[in-house]
Amino acid sequence: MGADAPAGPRKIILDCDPGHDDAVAILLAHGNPDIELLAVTTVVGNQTLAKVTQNALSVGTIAGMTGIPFAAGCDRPLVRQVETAGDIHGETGMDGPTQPEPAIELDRRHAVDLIIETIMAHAPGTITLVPTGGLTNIAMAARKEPRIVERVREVVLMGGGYHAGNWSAVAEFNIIIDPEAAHIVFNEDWPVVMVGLDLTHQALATDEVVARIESIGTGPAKFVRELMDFFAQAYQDHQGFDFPPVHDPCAVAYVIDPTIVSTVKVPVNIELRGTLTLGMTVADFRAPAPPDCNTSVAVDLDHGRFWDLVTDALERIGDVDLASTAPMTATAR
Ligand SMILES: [Ca+2]
Repeated sequence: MGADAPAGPRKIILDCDPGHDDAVAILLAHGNPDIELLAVTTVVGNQTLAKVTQNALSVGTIAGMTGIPFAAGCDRPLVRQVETAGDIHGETGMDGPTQPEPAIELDRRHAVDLIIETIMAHAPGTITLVPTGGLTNIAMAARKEPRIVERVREVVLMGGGYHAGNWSAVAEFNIIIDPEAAHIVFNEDWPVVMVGLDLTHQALATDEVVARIESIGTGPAKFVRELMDFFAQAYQDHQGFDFPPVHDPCAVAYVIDPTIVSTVKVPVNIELRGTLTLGMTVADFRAPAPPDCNTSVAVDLDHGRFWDLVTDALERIGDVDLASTAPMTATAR
C-alpha cells in the first residue's frame, strides 16, 4: 500500500453467501481488532438468498454482532439461472450445527444500496470490499453507482483459481455461478485481489486445527467446530479431500495481514463464451504484468499464522449471551 494508506483498522464490507467458510470469514472479521466490519451483505450462492441471509443473521447472533447492518441483496445472477451448492453446504446452506433463531434484524435496504451508501459516506480509499460469494451484488453496485469504483481501496475476493477449478475442470463456484458479474468486477478500474483455489486449498482445517478451535471452549468456537465436522464430511464425499479447505476467511486474512497471503500481480479476465471453460479466471503469466494491471492473484498461505488469526478472533469474541443479543424491537413485534 502507498504512503497515503489510512491508519487504524481496515474498514471492510463483507458480501457473502453463508456457507460454512463464509461463517468463519464473518467471525474472523468481527473478532479481529485490525478490521472494522461496516456491513455484512448477502447474495444468492451456496443456497438461496433467503437461506444464506438467515444463516448470516444466525452467525451474527451467535457472535453478538449488534450494531452492524446485515442486508440481503440479489436473489439470482445477472443472466444465468440460480445454481446452489447443496452437496457441499447442505439443505440449509450451513448444515451441521443447530442454528439459533436470529436475534438480529435485517436492514431494510437492499444490499446493493447499502454497499453504495456506505462507500459514498466514507472517505475515498478507505473501504475494502470483501466478496466471498458470487459477484452479483458488487457488479450491480458498480453499475448503479460508478463513482464507487474510484472510492474503493481494493476488492479482495474469494473466487477463481489460476490452476484449478472446483465446479468444472477450470472454473470455481463463485465465478461460474455469475460469470457476467465477475467479468464486470474484474474489468473495473479498481484493484482486485483474487484469493482463489490455488491459495484456499492450502487453508485446510486439519484435525490439529479443529482440536485447537474446540479447546477454546466457547459457544462460537463450538459452532465453528460443528461447521467443520459437516464441511469435512462433505469435502470427503464430494471432492475427495482429507480435510476441508476453508476458503472465505483467507480473503479476510489477506486484508488483515498481506504477509500471510502472498500475491503476484498478473492480468486476469473471465471467460464468458467457452463451452468447456465458462467462468474460468484466465491469468496471463507470460510476461511481467503491464503497469496498468489492476489484478493480483494469491499464491502462498502461511497456514500456521492463518489459523492463529482465526483462533485469536474466536478467543476475542468469547462467549456471547444469546438472550442479550435480542434487539428491543424483537419483543415489540
Ligand atoms: Ca462463500
